[in-house]
Amino acid sequence: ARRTLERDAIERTHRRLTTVIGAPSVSLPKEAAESKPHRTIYDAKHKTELPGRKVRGEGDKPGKDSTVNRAYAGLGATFELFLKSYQRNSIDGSGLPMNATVHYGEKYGNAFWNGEQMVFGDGDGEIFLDFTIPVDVIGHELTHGVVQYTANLTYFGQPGALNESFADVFGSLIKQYTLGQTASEADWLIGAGLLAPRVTGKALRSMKAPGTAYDDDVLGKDPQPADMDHYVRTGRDNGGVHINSGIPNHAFYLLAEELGGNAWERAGQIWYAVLTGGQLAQDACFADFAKLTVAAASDKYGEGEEHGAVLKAWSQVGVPT
Ligand code: ASN
Ligand code: ZN
Repeated sequence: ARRTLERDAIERTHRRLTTVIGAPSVSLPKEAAESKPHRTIYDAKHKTELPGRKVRGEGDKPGKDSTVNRAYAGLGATFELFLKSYQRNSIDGSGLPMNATVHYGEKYGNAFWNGEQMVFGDGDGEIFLDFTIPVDVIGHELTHGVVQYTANLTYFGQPGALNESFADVFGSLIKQYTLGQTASEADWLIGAGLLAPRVTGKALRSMKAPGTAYDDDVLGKDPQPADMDHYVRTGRDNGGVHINSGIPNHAFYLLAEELGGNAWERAGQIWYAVLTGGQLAQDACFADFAKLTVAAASDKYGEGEEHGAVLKAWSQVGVPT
């Protein structure tokens, strides 16, 4: 009987609160618990009009096109990592619907975030295969969306390379999270499985060993540096955004490997805190970012091993803190 009376009292209180302040705000954890992705996959049918024809909506069963199914699953995996590890509800933090177009263009050898949605080419089968194959590439493009809604780093020079590096870091974390890998088990490659069989290489980039992802007659050699001594000054590629990203990429790898365990946990938390903390300027250089990661590490974990590992990682790649 006592239980029943207590229950009644709780329910009366709940009803009163619900009437006064509205149901959703009564229970705080509910929003996060109920956050779900809202995915839509479109097929451009080898044209370049976006978004193309809708082929799979949220909750729809897998169809026959494995490209569509990989895109849908990759969006889901990305949504899940950001929600469960960082309490972020989608790309904008407020449940933004996630849209992706596959089979973009003819033999299109790239994937990109266009400011509103993801776009994936099929590759030509000679150099690149289908860009939905590597889940880290899907995560990479979506993370460009997250960066746009947070630090919004300018896509040129060092801030551009930081933008690229965030996309690689969280892209790789999505793959590691999906596979349940620790930092030492992970391959730290971006785009493994994307290069056609005739290409001599294993991926687009390597965070563990920047500059070693490929060395090929057609593609040339992977141009990424692993430290500031080998920083590349160039006007190409928006001032080397996909080149010098090797430096912050490698710093993250060194940090994660030093800490051990799952990289999306402490290492990822530190990087995510800086990305979303409001202190990282749009035109931040590597040193600005490095200093903020040091501060974030001590904020979150004190002056212990995390703080020390962050300092050591940046020192190893020659970025001052
Ligand atoms: N796949 C490339 C990227 O996300 C496209 C680009 O150059 N923006 O970085
Ligand atoms: Zn990118």
